[in-house]
Amino acid sequence: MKRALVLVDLQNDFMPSGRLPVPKGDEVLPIAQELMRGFELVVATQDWHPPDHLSFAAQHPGKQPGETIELEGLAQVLWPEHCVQGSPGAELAGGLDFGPVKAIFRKGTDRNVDSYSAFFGNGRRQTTGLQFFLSGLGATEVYVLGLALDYCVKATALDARALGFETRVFRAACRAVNACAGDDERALEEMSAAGIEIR
Ligand code: VGL
Ligand code: ZN
Repeated sequence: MKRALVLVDLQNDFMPSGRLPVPKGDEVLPIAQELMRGFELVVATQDWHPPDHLSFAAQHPGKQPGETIELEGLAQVLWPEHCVQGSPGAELAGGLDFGPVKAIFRKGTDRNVDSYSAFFGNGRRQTTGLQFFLSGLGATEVYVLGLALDYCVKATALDARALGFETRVFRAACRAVNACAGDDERALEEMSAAGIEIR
């Protein structure tokens, strides 16, 4: 089995009615469903934060979502509370059949560490095990889609490439937060420059 598809953070809180809405995030669901049909190996990630996660602005009195702080020596953007462990917003998005998904990798589970990448916590201080799952099943090519293009999709694709997987991103099946206009284009350029194919 050479090809694996990674569905990144297709969760209710990233849908337009969620707590950290990614504009038009719901549009990727039918595209993801169709693309899943072409893969024998499909895995998903789930952003899965404790209620007091330190990426939440509410944990830092006086700070607003969108501000940046330092967390364990790393720059950390602050977010509204989202994808709290066990909450409906953290569930995989309604309306998509996740039946073909062989495994779900949860990330952002430690209070002090955010995790944009499906492979590692920020700063690469912990692994999710996804690298070993994929390589253990013989995957050498990783295809990525999901939310958000300028955060978790980008981080996941860059790590996949850095780990030696041939890496492709399905552009039409991603949407960006675009906190700053053009973040989507900059993310695509950064991925291309790293040797990731955008298709
Ligand atoms: C994400 C911000 C915070 C993402 C997750 O899925 O891109 N972004 N947590
Ligand atoms: Zn998060």
